[in-house]
Amino acid sequence: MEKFRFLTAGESHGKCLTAIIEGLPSGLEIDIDFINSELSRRQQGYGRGERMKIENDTVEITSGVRFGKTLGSPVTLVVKNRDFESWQKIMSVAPEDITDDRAFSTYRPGHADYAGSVKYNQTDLRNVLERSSARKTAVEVAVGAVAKLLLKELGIAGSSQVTQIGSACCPAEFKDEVEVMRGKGDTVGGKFVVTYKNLPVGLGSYVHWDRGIDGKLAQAVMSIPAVKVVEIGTNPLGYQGSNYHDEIFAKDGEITRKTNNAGGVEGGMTNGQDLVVSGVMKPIPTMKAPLKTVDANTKEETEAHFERSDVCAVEACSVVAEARVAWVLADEILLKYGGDSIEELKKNFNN
Ligand code: EPS
Repeated sequence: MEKFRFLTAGESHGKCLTAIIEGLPSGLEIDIDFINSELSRRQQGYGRGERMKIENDTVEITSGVRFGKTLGSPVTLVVKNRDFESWQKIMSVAPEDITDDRAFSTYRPGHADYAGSVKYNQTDLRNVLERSSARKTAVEVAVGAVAKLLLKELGIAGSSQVTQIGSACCPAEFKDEVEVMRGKGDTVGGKFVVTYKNLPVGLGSYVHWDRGIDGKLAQAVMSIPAVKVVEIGTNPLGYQGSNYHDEIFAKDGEITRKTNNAGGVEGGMTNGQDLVVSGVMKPIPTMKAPLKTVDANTKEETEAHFERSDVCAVEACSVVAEARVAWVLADEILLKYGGDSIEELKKNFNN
């Protein structure tokens, strides 16, 4: 990603999450209610934990916007952690506040604890948990909402849907599946699909390996905490060339297709069909019925650390994936069409 650039910062129980976005054209209307509604969508879904009852995620914009429109300067987004009130001492930046309150040393298998503590030379695994937590996806969704506002100016819109929870493929069974897992002190993952409509032909490229939009989408979705599989279009396993590829037809001089197994991507470029990206989220590794593990300090076998968590967060993950796909698309749009103001971008796009 080169044009739509941003960094995020913030710990799960720190004061706030922050993002600075660079590369937005001037004149883009920033609808704060829309950003907040996206943040609220991320907090929903059956199986979320107690934290979501504490938080009421909303964004504060502290730079780059004046009278509702972007200035072309960096836009700073801040999402406060309400829970910080209870964690002020534990998450203090001041050396004199040092405490082992809420410290832990028993690695959660499947989480970042073990590799993160070796890599960053930490004995209190809290120092790994705080940034590796999926809490940071809140501000990522706010960034995605800004990307969506840019896409909306060009008539491009996205949505997402959960298609599987554990072994349940029918939405009527999703809640039961979560309840069974909750009863066992277990967790459950699932599958979701993100769709974007009305895309132009030719976002991405085949000329170098790192310019394919499929590769960029795969990285953006795969790096969401707990995502283990990303698919574009229909999984081709079991198909033949003759029934997988989407034949091309002409109607009134326009190219049309009867199928979309390619998920809107051919040769690393959008082909004008709907973009369809699915992901599979593994079950969350923080579990009430703990797995076997080792204590980082004693090196003795024990049981994994448990703290408040979600039984299932696939719904939230699908909203995060929708946001991340929006980043990739906004970046590709800015790369292809350019423009320092929204008017210039629209003119280039419509040409
Ligand atoms: C999350 C906030 C976290 C977790 C969850 C996602 O809050 P807390 O740790 O205070 O309960 O609920 O993160 C994880 C389960 C994880 O393993 O990273 C959020 O805002 O989405």
